[in-house]
Amino acid sequence: MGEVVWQVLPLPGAELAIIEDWLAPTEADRLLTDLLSSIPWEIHRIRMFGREVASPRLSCWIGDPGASYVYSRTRFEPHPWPGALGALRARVEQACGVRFNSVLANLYRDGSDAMGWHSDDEPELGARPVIASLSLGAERRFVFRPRRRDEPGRRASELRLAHGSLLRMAGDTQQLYQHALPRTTRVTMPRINLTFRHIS
Ligand SMILES: O=C(O)CCC(=O)C(=O)O
Repeated sequence: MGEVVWQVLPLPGAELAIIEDWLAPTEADRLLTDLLSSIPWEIHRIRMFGREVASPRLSCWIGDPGASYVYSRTRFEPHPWPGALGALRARVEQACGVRFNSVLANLYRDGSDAMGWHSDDEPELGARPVIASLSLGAERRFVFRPRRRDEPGRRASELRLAHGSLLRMAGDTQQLYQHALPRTTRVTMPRINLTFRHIS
């Protein structure tokens, strides 16, 4: 495998970089098809405005034994790594230069599935987590905004995440910013996102 070249993305105080064509289109196509059927997709319950509701997407928490994750007051025990993700994890680790023991897989069935504003700041991720996010399927509009409501000129910045792209979020990104995946009427096909993490 050749040397990976990260493109650094400008977002003040954050550490964000991307490799747009990290997977070749045919490999990304194969992975999307494989994961749609090999991951045991579930509806996760999340807390919103004090109420428990079904998350508007399907998800699966996958990881090494013991890598459990508490999210929205629910503890998720890891599902075992499906075949297609074992080898991929090693490649993502090599590209990012860190070890990952878990991945949150998300399936956005069409453009009406979405994810609201949040930061990946659960204590078990550590204060300055490195999170690698692989996108599969139609381009995904991914938005960031400062967490501080009183940030002067607070506004959202957006990224377009292509099929097969790998985004690396690190440093203070989670402490300073929230991110979201808005709904869109333009997408009718399923899209998958894999966020590789290290839980301690
Ligand atoms: O689909 C995405 O890229 C968002 C994933 C995410 O932020 C999460 O699941 O915590």
